[in-house]
Amino acid sequence: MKLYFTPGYCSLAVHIALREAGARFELVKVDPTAASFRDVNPRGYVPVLELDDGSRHTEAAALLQHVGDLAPAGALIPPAGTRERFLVNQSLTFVSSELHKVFSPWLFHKETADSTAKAVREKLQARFAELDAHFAKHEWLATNRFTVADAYAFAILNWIPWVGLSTAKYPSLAAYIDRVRARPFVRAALDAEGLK
Ligand SMILES: N[C@@H](CCC(=O)N[C@@H](CS)C(=O)NCC(=O)O)C(=O)O
Repeated sequence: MKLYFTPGYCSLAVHIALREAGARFELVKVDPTAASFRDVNPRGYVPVLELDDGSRHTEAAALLQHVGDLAPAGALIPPAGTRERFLVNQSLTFVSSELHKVFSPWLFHKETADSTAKAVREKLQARFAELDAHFAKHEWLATNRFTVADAYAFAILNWIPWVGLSTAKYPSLAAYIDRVRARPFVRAALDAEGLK
């Protein structure tokens, strides 16, 4: 498999999952805005996962489920049809639509109007408060063990300082982010992407 990634982008989630799954993969660093990348993904974004048959696939939440299913049974994602799988799918969708697509594009685009950026920050603070309450009681996002939903949540929450936000008011959320960052495969992924 080949993962087209950009350091620190949401592709980091799939990168972490590939390492956690013990999968064999190659990393291809790309600039998603480059004209040449349109040949890989005409939509112009990462992550793109190229399977060994040459087919290319997008959408982080779907890629994470696929990679999770490649891992030893239940190690990264519970079996299909179980309640736990439903909980992981629910969390993947929450991260995608309520976190990922709130940060990005708004807070990464300088042309975003101040009023929009303010509304986005307020919405994110509400999500952080909810997550902080969750992590005061639970170690992981979806189930009682690390899953691909945590890889996704970490990759997105890692942006908090990038957009001038802080976890100071959310100690349990901060501890969760540190807990994920401390995992050896997460550290290896961050190192490989040239991130601290
Ligand atoms: N719908 C896609 C969106 C992926 C996405 O937003 N990728 C961002 C990085 S996190 C990107 O590559 N943006 C291109 C750019 O900013 O130029 C998914 O869920 O995977």
